[in-house]
Amino acid sequence: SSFNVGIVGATGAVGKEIVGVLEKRSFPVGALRIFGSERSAGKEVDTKFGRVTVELFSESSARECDVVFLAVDGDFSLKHAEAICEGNDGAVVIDNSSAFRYKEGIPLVVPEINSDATKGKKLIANPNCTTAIGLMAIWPLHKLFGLKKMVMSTYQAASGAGQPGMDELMEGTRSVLSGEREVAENKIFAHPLPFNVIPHIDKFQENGYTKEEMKVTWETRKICGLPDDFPVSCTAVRIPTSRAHSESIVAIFDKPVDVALARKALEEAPGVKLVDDIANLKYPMPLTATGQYDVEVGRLRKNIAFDNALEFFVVGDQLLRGAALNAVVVAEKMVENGALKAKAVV
Ligand code: 2RA
Repeated sequence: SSFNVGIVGATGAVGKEIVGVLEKRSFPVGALRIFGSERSAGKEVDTKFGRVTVELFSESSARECDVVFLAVDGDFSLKHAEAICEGNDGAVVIDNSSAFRYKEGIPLVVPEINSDATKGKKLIANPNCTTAIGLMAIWPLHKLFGLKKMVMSTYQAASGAGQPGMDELMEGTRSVLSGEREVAENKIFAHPLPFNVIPHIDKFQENGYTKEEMKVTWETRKICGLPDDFPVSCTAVRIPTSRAHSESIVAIFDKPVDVALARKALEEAPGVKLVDDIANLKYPMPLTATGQYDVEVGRLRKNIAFDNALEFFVVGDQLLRGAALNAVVVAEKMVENGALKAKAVV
């Protein structure tokens, strides 16, 4: 059957990618509806599903859909997500914000890892992009050797702050290269990003970590079904690239590790492309991972500082694997497991 699909925030960076992924994966869209604020209502968006006129968002109109993707901020989700999905005639909601990720009873899903958690559910939380990208590589290794602790250092693209973040990077770089400015202007990021790195993403917490870093800790535990005190430490850094996040990961396991076995597991893992041929200078990079559905994994080696540990480098497109692709594959899995059904045509 085909599904009536709604997107809130389809004119933003993630929302645009959700339309693209629905098109590319030929998701069975009966009708596509795009909801927005007064500012975007009336705009026309050309899609493979036809020219769509942006409708002013209302809970009642969103509820008419079979599934609604939320690509807006957490405040909007907190206010409307539950009203859109409640009751049998509500819509399934797949929320890209962090509003419900840590809430008991709301599944937080990387579909290649824990799509079963969506069975019988109406509201699904998409993980933080940084978590989703790293766990694509961690999960197959966890199944093989039993993850014991993890340290992640990230190098995150400007797209994490949406189109405004990408625009600030490009415009700032241009202004310095043209000689207009000594140092680029910064409004979105805490400091100028061009020719710089900023070890600060989201708000600082009491424990000295940022919320972005703690999201990796909290979400790894929930998605992988690990204990609430499972040791995960992250340092999240913004770097001047446009839309792919890179992550250096040290993973310590319960069992002795075998690099050849690890390579084989990564080669066979869904959503992962092993790019690891140092003799030919092949390793993951934003340059090659951008626009790809699979995350690139490489620089795989036995860690020399800890027992039973592997070290590797992962790069994934933050707007795709980090958000839009993850959300659409969640919907696909929900169609497969019956959690997403097309409403009876009235
Ligand atoms: C960032 N992961 O990169 C966060 C939110 N998208 O800014």
